[in-house]
Amino acid sequence: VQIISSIDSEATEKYVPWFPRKKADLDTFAEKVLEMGEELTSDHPGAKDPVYRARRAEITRIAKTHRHGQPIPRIEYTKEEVETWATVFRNLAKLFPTHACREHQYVFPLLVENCRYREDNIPQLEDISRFLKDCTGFTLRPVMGLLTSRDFLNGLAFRVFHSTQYIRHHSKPLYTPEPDICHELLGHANFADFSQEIGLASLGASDSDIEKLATIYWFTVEFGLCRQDGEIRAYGAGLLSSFGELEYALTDKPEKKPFEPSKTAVQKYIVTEYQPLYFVAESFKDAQQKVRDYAKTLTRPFSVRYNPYTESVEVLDDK
Ligand code: TIH
Ligand code: FE2
Repeated sequence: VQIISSIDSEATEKYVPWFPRKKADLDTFAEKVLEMGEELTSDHPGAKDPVYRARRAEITRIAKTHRHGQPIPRIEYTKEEVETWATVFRNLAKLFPTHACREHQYVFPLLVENCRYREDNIPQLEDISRFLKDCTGFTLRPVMGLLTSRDFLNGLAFRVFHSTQYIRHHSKPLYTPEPDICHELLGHANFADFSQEIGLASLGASDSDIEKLATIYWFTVEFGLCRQDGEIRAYGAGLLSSFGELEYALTDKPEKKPFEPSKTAVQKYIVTEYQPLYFVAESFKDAQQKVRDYAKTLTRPFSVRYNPYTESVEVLDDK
């Protein structure tokens, strides 16, 4: 997710933005993707490769036409795409034992067993979505590219994770400035409950609260570090999918500060390079609890409750 600058006047504070009430409402996001930002375009290794661009357009057409309740079409990845995946997979598998938190190390073998995670096979979103639905209630939804922070976070409220289906450019497997299938599948393997809590807090939230929640999401779900047995380990998906940044993050080159949601929420960050600063939680669990407590401090004129039976949110008027 990327931060979208927002105008925050008193008027927008009083007005409650539209938000989805049921899972099928997420269909309205399908075509609302952000253009690759200018920064991203100039930095992106695939930006000037017409073959790569055409392939991306072909894959994103699936996301454009996908609707709630439909199976996610399978993609037959090319030999070159599978080779890129293999490079990322192989290098990350080497780093996980020493660099990834234990929660990630627990989930990874389950995906290997149940979802055909292999060096020579790019898993299919449909298989992972079904597996996750069974064990966590999360489902995946294909997405064309970056959604606004609001739309992406709103999806999490319904335990829906918007996932790209295309792969990074083969020239730069160690790091890509935007999400791709390696990032979604290798990085976001631990779909924690707390991402739904960030999502629920985002429904109808003011623009400034969306920005804070997106920043918290960035520094936890995407780039979080935590302590474990006296060492620092990565739990953030942006780290767990980039073998370049994963290695860098645990050296003493970047700055590290303790994770404190109210401070973290207003920290500026860049999206196209290795992060110069990470926030370290006492543990993965501790990060979760702190995010939960922080979400409760954001005020809205109403509260929401998720009903898992109907996959919809109930709005409770507090006034
Ligand atoms: N930089 C990550 C990678 O190379 O896998 C992808 C991204 C994470 C967060 C934003 S883009
Ligand atoms: Fe991500």
